[in-house]
Amino acid sequence: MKYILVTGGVISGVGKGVISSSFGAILKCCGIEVTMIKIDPYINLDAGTFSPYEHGEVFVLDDGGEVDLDLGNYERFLNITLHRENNITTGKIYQSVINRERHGDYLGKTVQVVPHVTDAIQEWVEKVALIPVSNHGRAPEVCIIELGGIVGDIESMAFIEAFRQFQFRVKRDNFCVAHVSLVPQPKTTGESKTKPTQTSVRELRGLGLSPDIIVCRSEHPIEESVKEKISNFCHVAPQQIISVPDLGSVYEVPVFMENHGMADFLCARLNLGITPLPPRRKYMSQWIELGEHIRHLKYEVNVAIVGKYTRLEDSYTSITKALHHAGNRIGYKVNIKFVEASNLEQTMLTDDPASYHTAWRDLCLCDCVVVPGGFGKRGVEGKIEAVKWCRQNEKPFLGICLGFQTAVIEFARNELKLADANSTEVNEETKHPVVIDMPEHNTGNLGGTMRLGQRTTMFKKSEKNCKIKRLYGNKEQIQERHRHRYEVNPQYINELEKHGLKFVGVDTEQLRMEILELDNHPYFVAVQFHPEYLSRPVCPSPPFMGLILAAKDRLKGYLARGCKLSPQEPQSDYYDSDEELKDLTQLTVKKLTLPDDDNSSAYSSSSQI
Ligand SMILES: *[C@@H]1O[C@H](CO)[C@@H](O)[C@H](O)[C@H]1NC(C)=O
Ligand SMILES: *[C@@H]1O[C@H](CO)[C@@H](O)[C@H](O)[C@H]1NC(C)=O
Ligand SMILES: CC(=O)N[C@H]1CO[C@H](CO)[C@@H](O)[C@@H]1O
Repeated sequence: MKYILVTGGVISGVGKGVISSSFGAILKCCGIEVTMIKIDPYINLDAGTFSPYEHGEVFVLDDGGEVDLDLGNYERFLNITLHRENNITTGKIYQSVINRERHGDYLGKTVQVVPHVTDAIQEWVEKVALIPVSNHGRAPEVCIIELGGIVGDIESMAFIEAFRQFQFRVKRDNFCVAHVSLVPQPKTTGESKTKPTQTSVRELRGLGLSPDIIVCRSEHPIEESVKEKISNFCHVAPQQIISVPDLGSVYEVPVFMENHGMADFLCARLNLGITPLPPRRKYMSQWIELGEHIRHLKYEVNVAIVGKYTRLEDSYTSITKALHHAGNRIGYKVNIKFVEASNLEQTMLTDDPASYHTAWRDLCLCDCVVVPGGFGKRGVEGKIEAVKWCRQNEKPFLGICLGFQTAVIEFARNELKLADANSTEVNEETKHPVVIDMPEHNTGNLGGTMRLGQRTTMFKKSEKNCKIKRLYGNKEQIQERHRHRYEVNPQYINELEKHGLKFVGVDTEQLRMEILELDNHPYFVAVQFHPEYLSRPVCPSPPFMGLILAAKDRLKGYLARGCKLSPQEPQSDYYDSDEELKDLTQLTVKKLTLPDDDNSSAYSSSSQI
């Protein structure tokens, strides 16, 4: 097993996740099986306990693990399936050490951070790295470990020390370090500032880890002279420094890095034994094409997401990504408008008319609407308003999770004339509980009572012509990821269906309603599961494809052709290229290489904890 540790310097949020994923994407293109681990140096045992009322989204895995959003990025980038073990938190490691201590495994010795916690970290990493992540079940050959936060954080010290030891445990050929650092370029001078990077590399070396690659993140490319300066001060050869400026889209990052000889560098450094590599155009073609395609999108589609805390756009990351995947595929640049659900409510007309009108204006001007999942009371009435408007005005609509439930409530209120229909989540006393707590999960406490992870949805045999089934390629059943605690009340299903709300997909016991669709509407589909988690850049999620196609009035043709895009219709224009967008991925560049005396660096640093 080979390991690549990715650390961060200066500030977080400069794209360490994308860089880490890009290492993986490049190696995968070389035919190497790759797995990834995210280390979060915080004490929380898992991301699921972050208040779900505030964080609309955590990422959900097949196995039901609720994890950091970064694992979603890895899955999307590398087209792999990760497991709950692939995220490691400080809390989890300490818990396992404490459990062992309670169990008497340490024979009464003093249990300390070094060696007991650091040993536990190393064992955990070695164990998790072996878990297969593709459905062919081959064990991974390379494990990329992204260490959250930045070097120097008190929280990450134990992990840094663990990896300092780890490099000797697994031997030099099997371990390398990439340090991602910010190189600020202040607008006033435009000059690249290397001081912060120098400091963070010095800090890393001081802790006993020496970077093999320094990835300099900046707005614009940095010059060779700047690299030399960093090299001089950081005791790293200039040919081990790569500048990754902001690019047209994240999909260009692997191509850009590969242009700098990253595959050759990693193969040489980790002794991966795959030389010579085939021509880059060939093995990186998927990424090259995707990057170029997105660069040349000429048409746009406007999507409204009606949610809560829409200022925290992070909480809708997966939905946003899924919309972009579908838009890119069909040939549209997706513009997203976040609409605060509670601003759509009647009471706002008197409380805050400006926000009320802005929200409705945004909703009316978009081409299609997504009502995503969420928790809690706030905004539910606003979401119901949005659903009603979409239903009555033939606006393409996709409801997800709570969005599915609000669609049911709206239909009950306005078509079944049950004016006070409600969900027991927002009103326990409601006379018409059309959405209820799932009986067997109704244990009264919050943690761990949700229906989580991958479940099977069956299409009803009687529903031959529904759009959503055809979008899914006429499969009998599909697998999607779930995360919910409430469901449609079975007692109302007959009545709802009689009035035209078709539940076309159900769970394997045929008790839970999973997908609904309206017939006489361009696209009115809602799903209890979260299709966004399985959307991939080159393999967009079917419900999102349907939404964007319907928004552009192209769904009928697409379905008639058996889910094929028409070559006549605009997808993107490769030849009308926008000259101003300089394609940095095409520049000829200095390649990364190992320095001549490459047996020194990792071992030369003397200082230890
Ligand atoms: C992604 O992985 C799945 C399952 O491993 C495979 O069926 C699919 O073809 C892959 N897609 C791409 C675009 O590589
Ligand atoms: C549904 O319940 C919420 C919370 O109690 C309440 O604010 C809302 O007015 C109810 N809606 C109807 C139509 O009864
Ligand atoms: C190793 C580790 O900490 N894994 C955690 C990742 O998140 C899942 C779900 O929240 C936890 O169950 C795992 O224990």
